[in-house]
Amino acid sequence: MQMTLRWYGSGYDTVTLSQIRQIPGVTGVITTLYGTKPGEVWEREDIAALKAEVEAAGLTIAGIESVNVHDAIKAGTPDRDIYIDNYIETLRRLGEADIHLVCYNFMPVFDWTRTELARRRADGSTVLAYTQAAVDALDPERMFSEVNSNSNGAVMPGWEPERLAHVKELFELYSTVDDEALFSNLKYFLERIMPVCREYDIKMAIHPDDPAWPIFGLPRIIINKENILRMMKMVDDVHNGVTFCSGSYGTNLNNDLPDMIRSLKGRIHFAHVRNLKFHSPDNFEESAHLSSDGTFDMYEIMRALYETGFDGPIRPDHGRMIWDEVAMPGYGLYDRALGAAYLNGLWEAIDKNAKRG
Ligand code: CS2
Ligand code: MN
Repeated sequence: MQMTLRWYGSGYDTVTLSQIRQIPGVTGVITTLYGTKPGEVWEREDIAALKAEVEAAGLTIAGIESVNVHDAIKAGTPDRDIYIDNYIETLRRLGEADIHLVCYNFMPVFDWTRTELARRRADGSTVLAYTQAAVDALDPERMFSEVNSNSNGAVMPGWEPERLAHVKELFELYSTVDDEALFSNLKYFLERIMPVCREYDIKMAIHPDDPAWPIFGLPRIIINKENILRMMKMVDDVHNGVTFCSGSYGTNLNNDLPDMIRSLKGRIHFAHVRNLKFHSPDNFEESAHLSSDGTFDMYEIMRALYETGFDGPIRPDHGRMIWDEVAMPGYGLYDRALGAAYLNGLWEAIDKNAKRG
């Protein structure tokens, strides 16, 4: 296991590489070329510069989150092959740069969805939160503007303002895409990219849909054990793997997280570990990572990863905003650093106990 932090790159992130370097036990970053758009081929020089910058700070690139998938691929439009070819070329260039992990998602139109970016908790911290009632009352265009006006000046991944202009077109694009079509478009994409993944040993790690159910009438398939196992079998190659995000699968309380981890043994290449606090099944907030602050048993989640031999990067996921920090919601330094230290502590204890027998 390698403990990492997500870093958006100089000019995008309020957190610096030298700050990350000082978090005990964090040796790598999960990063991306944040300025690129889905469908573009990444420039070799940009990849090399990113790598050099991270390494000069004494860290490694543990993986890319994300190389985003163009909507033409997800919707399965006739021009999808152009974008798949570009995706393959980007993967090749990442492989040539010795990068072997790529996180992506297959959610139509929206990435993760929260209805509040700064819900205040009793201790004065603010957190991302979700209520189904708020989603039901909102139209998707308003959702875009609200996310952007509450993001502390940051561009939120997946909520780039330029996408707002195309919301209606995007919805149209998916009007005939149901769960089965989305599964088959995903299979088509994976089958086409597997050869380059095998050639360069690139582990693809799909991020779950968040929340883990359909919203705004759009299909969502990476939501539970049954569907993710179906996806693993449908392209049965170790390079077709999973980002296990506890906070995303965990949005559905029917998902038994440690059991899902065990059933995905060998196919989890990356883990996002965070906690949620539920007030009711459709009203939750992103608590501190500590088990006692939320609803999940973080020890059991880490133990399941440990016992299945997980050896990829872990990152704390969204943190609370604390100590007056101003940063991209969910992506401040302080609470994610606390999260990393806590997760490292759990891992050390589990490891020592296991070795003691
Ligand atoms: C991330 C996702 O911030 C987050 O919630 O976990 O945005 C994730 O990076 C993407 O879905 C992966 O493509
Ligand atoms: Mn996540």
